[in-house]
Amino acid sequence: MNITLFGYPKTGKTTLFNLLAGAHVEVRAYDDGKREPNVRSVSLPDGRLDRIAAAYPEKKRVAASMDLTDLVGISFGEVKTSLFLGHLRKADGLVHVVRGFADEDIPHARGRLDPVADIRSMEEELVLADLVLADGRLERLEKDLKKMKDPEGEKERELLLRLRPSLESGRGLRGLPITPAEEKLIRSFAFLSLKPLLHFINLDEKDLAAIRRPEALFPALGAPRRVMAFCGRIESDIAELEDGERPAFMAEYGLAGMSAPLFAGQAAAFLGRISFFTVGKDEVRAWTVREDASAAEAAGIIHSDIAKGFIRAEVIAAEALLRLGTLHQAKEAGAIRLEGKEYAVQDGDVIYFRFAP
Ligand SMILES: Nc1nc2c(ncn2[C@@H]2O[C@H](COP(=O)(O)OP(=O)(O)O)[C@@H](O)[C@H]2O)c(=O)[nH]1
Ligand SMILES: [Mg+2]
Repeated sequence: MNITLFGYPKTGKTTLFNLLAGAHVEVRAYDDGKREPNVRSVSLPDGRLDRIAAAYPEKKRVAASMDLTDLVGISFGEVKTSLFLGHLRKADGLVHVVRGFADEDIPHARGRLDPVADIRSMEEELVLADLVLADGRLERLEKDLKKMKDPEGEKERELLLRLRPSLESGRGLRGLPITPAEEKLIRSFAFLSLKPLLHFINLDEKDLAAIRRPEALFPALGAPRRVMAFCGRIESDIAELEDGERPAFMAEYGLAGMSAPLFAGQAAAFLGRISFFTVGKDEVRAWTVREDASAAEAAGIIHSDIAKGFIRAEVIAAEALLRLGTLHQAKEAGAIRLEGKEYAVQDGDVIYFRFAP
């Protein structure tokens, strides 16, 4: 599971990366020629895991995690040819870091501060990159289909032709009716305008009061977009402090909380994933899986052997388990259900997979 931070140069991507990953990558006002993305694993806090684990003090507690990638800035108009396009396509979710702070010492890609214009142009660039990709594929398909009949290729062409107007008009593919079978046909393209997208605005200090409702600052945002805000300057200063010193400074700025825990708490939902829990011999552990996943798919997240040898899943909702105590007590109370391979996993399920090794 990967979330990738991207955006125009000098918007605060690496600053946000440091905040979200607890990293200390150096940030600079000018380009230092570094091209390698920064990558860290970030653990995802979940209060349910802590409460389940409390009944098993002898076991280790293991949170779910995701990879966070911080890309080098992409210049205006260059997404479709960017060296980093491959990274964007690999991501499960995209976080567009948007410059919202004024600072004359730090060059602005557009030459002036305009977060809404940056959001719009980046969205257009993502859709354009998809259009270029779809047209390239269509061109090749036309050639191949002239040479040889291929029913799968015909289907793919038909689908791409149906999607194309949404790309050409700049709307993109998100929200279009696409069946699971069609999704399979185009999965390998990893269209950017199908990926979950969040605009994370790096607010100016003077706008700090609007940090939890950035829509209020930018009424022109209009359309239903997913938007969050952080304040790179202030939050990085606070992150440098000792734990004990932070609350006083946060109170002074009127900052109710830091962006990192807020974002980590929402990351799974942003990616369209749900959480389930396992209580193993040595550890109590949280996992995430696609929100429509079957029990067999969830088993495969843990180990392919468990999916292969799947017999039954013993399932109880976390809240029910917490009322009853341990899994052993829940079993004695007859509160554990047996589910088959096709069972649709629910957010918060605690699952024990029976399998034949
Ligand atoms: N004034 C101000 N400067 C910031 C803020 N966030 C980041 N910067 C500065 O902007 C420069 C670029 O930041 P960086 O995180 O490297 O941006 P990136 O190029 O998007 O990765 C650095 O000098 C940062 O210190 C902010 O909220 N306010
Ligand atoms: Mg950077």
